[in-house]
Amino acid sequence: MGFFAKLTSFFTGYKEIDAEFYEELEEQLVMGDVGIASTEVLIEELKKKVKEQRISEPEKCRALLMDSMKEALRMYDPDTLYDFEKGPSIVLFVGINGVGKTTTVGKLAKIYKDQGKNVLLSAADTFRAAAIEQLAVWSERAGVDIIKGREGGDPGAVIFDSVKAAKARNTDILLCDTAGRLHNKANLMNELKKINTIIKSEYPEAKKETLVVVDGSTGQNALNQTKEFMACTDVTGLVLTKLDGSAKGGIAVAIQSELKVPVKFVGTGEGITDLSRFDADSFVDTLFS
Ligand SMILES: Nc1nc2c(ncn2[C@@H]2O[C@H](COP(=O)(O)OP(=O)(O)OP(=O)(O)O)[C@@H](O)[C@H]2O)c(=O)[nH]1
Ligand SMILES: [Mg+2]
Repeated sequence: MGFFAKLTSFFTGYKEIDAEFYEELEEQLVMGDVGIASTEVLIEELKKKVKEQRISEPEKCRALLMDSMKEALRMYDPDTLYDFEKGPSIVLFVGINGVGKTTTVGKLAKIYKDQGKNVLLSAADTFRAAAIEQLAVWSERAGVDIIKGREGGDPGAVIFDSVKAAKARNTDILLCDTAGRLHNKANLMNELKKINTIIKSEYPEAKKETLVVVDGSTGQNALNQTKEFMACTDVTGLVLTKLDGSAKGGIAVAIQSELKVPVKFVGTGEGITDLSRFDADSFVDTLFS
């Protein structure tokens, strides 16, 4: 059972809505990765609703809290959020080691290919051994082409070739896998700067999307990583992976409200179909069910 689902018994365990109830609820939300700042906002909102609607039963707070969480997560217009999918577009996947970048590229390649789009992959992670081969396997699974460089080569050169190819082939969506390394911020910043310059000069008409991939089960670390990447490049969205392995998920609320960056996709497994668009309502419903 998930973390928030267990809260159901918390709500029914109280006889009245008192200071202790709010305090304990606050603690629970923080433990569920909602983050201190967002938790405080949620609690204040709950107090306001309880007062306005003259509610006295603690169990009614569950629905009120769920509504507030949905509202907090619904801060973006879903019609414009996925504009890049109309193409032609270049999507960069960034994030630290092992969060699920390559897997996400593979899953999205399959989704877009099935929609009849012309998809191309770019193996711009030339850093890690076998990274190119790993992406090549995904390209076969999804049935899309891939542009590769050589291991240890310049990722900028791979991006350059990929962007040229995307333009020449009228590709709808170019999905670029990058290396997961953040141990040297200056390096990372330079690398991303270079990649962005290449894209801008070679294919300025393409829409550019930069998705930070974070492991949803790592709580505040995921928030801090997002922050780091936002300081290095223009981040347009977030992919939260490995939510299948986490009982929590409150990190979505924390990142979205504190950093103002929209969660666009969630990964819920290692399989090719285990990725979906983020939907605030169903996300919160799942958290509490
Ligand atoms: N359970 C689960 N596992 C996932 C999910 N997404 C990725 N993984 C697994 O996480 C591991 C790392 O995934 P990769 O896609 O290789 O991660 P990466 O960010 O490309 O890693 P590097 O290239 O080393 O930086 C793999 O074993 C994936 O199968 C997910 O949503 N759920
Ligand atoms: Mg990878």
